[in-house]
Amino acid sequence: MSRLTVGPGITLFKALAGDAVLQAALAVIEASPPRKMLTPGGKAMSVAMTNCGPLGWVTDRDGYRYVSDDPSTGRPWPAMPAPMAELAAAAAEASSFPGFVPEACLVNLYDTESRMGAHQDRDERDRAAPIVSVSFGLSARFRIGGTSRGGPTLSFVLDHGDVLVFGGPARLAYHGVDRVLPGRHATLGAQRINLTFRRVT
Ligand code: MD3
Ligand code: FE
Repeated sequence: MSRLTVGPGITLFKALAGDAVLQAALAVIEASPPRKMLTPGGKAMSVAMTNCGPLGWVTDRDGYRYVSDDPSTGRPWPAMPAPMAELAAAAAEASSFPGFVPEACLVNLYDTESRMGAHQDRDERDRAAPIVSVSFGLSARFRIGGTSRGGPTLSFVLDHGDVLVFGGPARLAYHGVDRVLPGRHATLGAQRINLTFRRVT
């Protein structure tokens, strides 16, 4: 494990997340399988998504929002497994955000064709809390800019086990996933999983 400051409010922990967190994420995926949600414009996203915790992020023709039940199962999202919440809290604390108790964990499942265009995460009322991101499986090229579109950007590769914390001046930064790097991961095959932990209310 190594800790790097990537920029103001951005801390990267290489290879911090271990197998307990990955196994917990796989159990969430089994309980509420990821699905390709529709954008408000009616197009299917290339990333399949599910959630765990009291709230989950969804998108459909009615827009982006947080809801307490999985629209696919009609039941509450799976509870957030303790190893996941504990890792997110530990990474936040080590990045000067003590007391981080996530309300939502969005689970993103990528194949080698999936992409996520540049966007801001602004569906959360709480902008004081950081967002913690955990990556597993295939590596991906991640890109981050400033708080307005079209400025300079920085890109770097996220590998299996990497944990990123975005807070303070980086909380509303534009960011996206340019591409998943080809290959096969030992346990996840040709897939990438990303977990993002958020405070919403
Ligand atoms: C920077 N996910 O789910 S995680 C997302 O790899 C999302 O699946 C990407 O962007 C993924 O919304 C990137 C890294 C990340 C997450 C949230 C951020 C970077 C962020 C919020 C503010 C600034
Ligand atoms: Fe995002």
